[in-house]
Amino acid sequence: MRKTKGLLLAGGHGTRLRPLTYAGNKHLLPIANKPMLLYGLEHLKNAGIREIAVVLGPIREGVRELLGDGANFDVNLTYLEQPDPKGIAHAVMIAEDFVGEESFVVYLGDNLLKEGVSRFRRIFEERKADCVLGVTPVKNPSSFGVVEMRNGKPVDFIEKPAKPKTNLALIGVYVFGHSVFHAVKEIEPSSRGELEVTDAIRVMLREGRKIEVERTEGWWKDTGRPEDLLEANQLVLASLETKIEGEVSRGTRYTGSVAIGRGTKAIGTVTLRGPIIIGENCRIGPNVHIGPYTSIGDDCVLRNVEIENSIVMKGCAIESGKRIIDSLIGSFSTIQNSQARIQQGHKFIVGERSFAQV
Ligand code: TTP
Repeated sequence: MRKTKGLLLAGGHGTRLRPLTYAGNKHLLPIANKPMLLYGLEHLKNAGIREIAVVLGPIREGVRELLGDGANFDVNLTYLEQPDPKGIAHAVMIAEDFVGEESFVVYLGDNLLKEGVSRFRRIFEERKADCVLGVTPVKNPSSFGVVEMRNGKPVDFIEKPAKPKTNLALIGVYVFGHSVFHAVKEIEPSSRGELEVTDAIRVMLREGRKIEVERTEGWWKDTGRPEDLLEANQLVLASLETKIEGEVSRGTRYTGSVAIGRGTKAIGTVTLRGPIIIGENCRIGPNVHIGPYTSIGDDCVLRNVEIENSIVMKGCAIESGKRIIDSLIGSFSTIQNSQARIQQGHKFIVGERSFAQV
């Protein structure tokens, strides 16, 4: 196969996830205790791509610290600056020198998909395409870039259509040849002021380029909004394998897949109903019940609490005496008990370094 490069997008405004990230980069939010951006990086690497550029926007804190020059991940990383996020096609435009004459895979860093990108890369080669687009049917096509097909061929690409004629959404994985650089220079900003990748692909279509539209196999999740993170967490945890590296006392009962990191201790009465992942150096118990689809980050302390279908990020202390469900708790937050009585359960979206008494 010919050499292919990777473009991993970690820029953008991240406005919709701002309540959770505080001043940080949204692509570092954890899904099953792993920063979201690493899923994309690993997919590119597993497709045999070693030369990868990471696009950084105005909110870049922590990305270089996590990825470095890529040596820890067995890839070679370059950083491209996009201080003003003018759209995905704009991010492609600034990658021209990095890409050179090679083809390249663009991966939107806030997208998760089960199957990875190898097949898309292979299709690009085998069919001698100018562009391969991953797609999947969705219930709410007006939230995405979509493709209209006729007789198995793409006939139009529209960004967030008001009245969608199709339910096929672009999944944030694109393989391009060099002709995309001509296309991105042809387009004008859209009504929302961005250079839209769908407009660039439309130019390629008009110019008679070979565009292959390929459905992804397995699940796909765009994590633009807070509630998407919980769903992504569920999808990833569904294939978790049990791995107990910490210490569990005799009072701990667990069922289903449970992963417990090094240095973590479960003390007293603790019930763990998998799939659950608990990071390193946590103190869990006594009287803790953790329900399915929950991720607890490193260095957390949980006491007297029942929690289910939630993401608790690193360094949190929770002692609520209550039931917490469907919640996102930002890093280094504290949730404490009060005398308030509740019937069912509390649902939280708590940003970093917050304090809540419930
Ligand atoms: P979006 O989620 O569409 O945009 P955003 O990150 O600005 O979020 P919000 O709408 O909440 O403000 O971006 C999709 C992906 O592309 C995401 O991984 C960020 C990345 N991106 C860039 O790298 N550069 C850009 O100019 C834009 C618009 C997005």
